[in-house]
Amino acid sequence: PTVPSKKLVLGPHNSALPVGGQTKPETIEAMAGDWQSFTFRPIRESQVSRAMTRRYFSDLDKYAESDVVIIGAGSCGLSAAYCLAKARPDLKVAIVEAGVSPGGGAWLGGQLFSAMVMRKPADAFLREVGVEYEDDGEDSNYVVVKHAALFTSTLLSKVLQFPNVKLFNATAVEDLITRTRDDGSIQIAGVVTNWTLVTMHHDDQSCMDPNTINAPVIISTTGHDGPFGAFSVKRLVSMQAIKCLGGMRGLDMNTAEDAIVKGTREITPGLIVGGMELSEVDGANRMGPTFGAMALSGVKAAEEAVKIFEQ
Ligand code: AHZ
Repeated sequence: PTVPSKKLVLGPHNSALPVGGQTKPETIEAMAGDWQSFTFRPIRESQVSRAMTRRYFSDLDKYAESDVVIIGAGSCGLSAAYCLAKARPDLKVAIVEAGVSPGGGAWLGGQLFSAMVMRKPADAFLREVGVEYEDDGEDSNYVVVKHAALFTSTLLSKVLQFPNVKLFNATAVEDLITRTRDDGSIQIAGVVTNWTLVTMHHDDQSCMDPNTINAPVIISTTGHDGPFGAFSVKRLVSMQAIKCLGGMRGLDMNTAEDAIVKGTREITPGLIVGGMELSEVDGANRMGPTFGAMALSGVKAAEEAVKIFEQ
């Protein structure tokens, strides 16, 4: 199924307004002050249902064969998606996020505080995406975004605007698709998905089989161990693709951030691991509330993925 493309025009504030038979787009200014005679255009409920479901099922169909699947839309996954979609507009990138709201831990800076700290040189990523920050000058070793939500919402809006990216949120990766290679080693060949609400009820409902997405490259950024975190690397251990996990170590900002960025790599054929999930493989320290390594690990994960396609 294909979704007919609608003509879009840019509104006065750069918002895209569908024209749909209208000769000129309505403006907010023209509505102001005349709310008594205001009415929406009439609609039948099924039009709304079809407008949503037709697109969703078309996306499921299109992305059943993806080029890259990113597991987890936290700060690392979103950064990877941004760089990859920008560098390779020819690749289909599916992001699978277990939560309803993408962003992972990056809606707040640390504890429940608003500001987000990034150590230099990760300020380069903020400039790339267009997020404003405070900088105390050349000698300062970090910059501050006034609210973590500004970082996450800006990055998310950029990622979602790429035509080659689809975000499947409220959808959990429940397993990895694998192939055994001639030498006996395992190649990751896709992901097994389910609605997260279904994933959470396998214990009390019988047999709710999943769906699948095939892709030659998976980037896993599911965060450190927790109710959902470190998903792919734990699965690699249980399928004996890697021996054991190093286990995340105590907090050391200096050691942790460099280690996560440098260590972002393809750890099993077809599976690149980045962000805090990597600390569980490598036994790296945690860095706590500073996000530069998440952004730059995403940059490196995208670079590793591009390398695989160029081989
Ligand atoms: O919902 C999870 C979150 O949005 C999602 N996720 C986890 N398992 C999943 C699965 N299927 C689909 N099986 C899944 N989605 O992955 C996202 C992980 O985001 P995160 O913010 O937890 O991880 P990150 O590595 O991008 O950023 C880590 C941020 C941290 S933790 C930390 C510390 O503890 O010291 N410091 C920083 C900067």
